[in-house]
Amino acid sequence: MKPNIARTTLKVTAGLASQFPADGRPQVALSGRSNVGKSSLINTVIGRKHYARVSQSPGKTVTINFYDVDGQFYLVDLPGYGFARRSPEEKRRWSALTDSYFTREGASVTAVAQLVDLKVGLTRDDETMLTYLAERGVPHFIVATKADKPNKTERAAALEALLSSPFVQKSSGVVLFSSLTGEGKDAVLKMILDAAG
Ligand SMILES: Nc1nc2c(ncn2[C@@H]2O[C@H](COP(=O)(O)OP(=O)(O)O)[C@@H](O)[C@H]2O)c(=O)[nH]1
Ligand SMILES: [Mg+2]
Repeated sequence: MKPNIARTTLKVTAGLASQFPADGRPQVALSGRSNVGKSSLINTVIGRKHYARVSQSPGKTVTINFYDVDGQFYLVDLPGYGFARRSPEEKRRWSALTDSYFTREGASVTAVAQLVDLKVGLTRDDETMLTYLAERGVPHFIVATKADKPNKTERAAALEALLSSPFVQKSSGVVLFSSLTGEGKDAVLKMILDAAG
């Protein structure tokens, strides 16, 4: 049965790998730097304004939020990276938690939506993340966020830069998305549902 995305609830906020759901359901994870618009994307896609907390001060906690979608799969909000004011200890926790998410036994990540701020373009951290996913053979696609921000000319150039980056696999697909205007909402939802099987 096709999952009803409106029936999404926060299942667990995990700071430890032992708290990750281990029921074998598919998991579609959202990855990206702090402030890229992950929480806003979740709210837009599930059709609720304030369900996932949109941060005023980004990057405070290193936790993974597991959203149960209609009892059928998980939408996984990975901790954001690239936040300059993070301490070395927090960076270590980020790496350990993220790595255990992808490598632990019984890991059931089926695909990753890699969020990239369209106007900012790929950061070094984004490139590192894309390399990590490619090396582990994790299927992924790119969601270019805040597509409302660049003007028309910037937009074409930014999209071209993404598509021609050696870090972006030709097959992975790039969706332009804006939580503000709703652009790309249906396309992102389709990518997520397809990835969840
Ligand atoms: N202009 C614009 N701003 C956005 C968009 N999505 C998120 N933001 C803003 O970017 C900031 C970070 O958003 P958030 O969803 O909390 O990002 P997260 O840290 O990746 O979860 C907030 O101030 C949002 O209002 C978008 O599509 N367009
Ligand atoms: Mg967030």
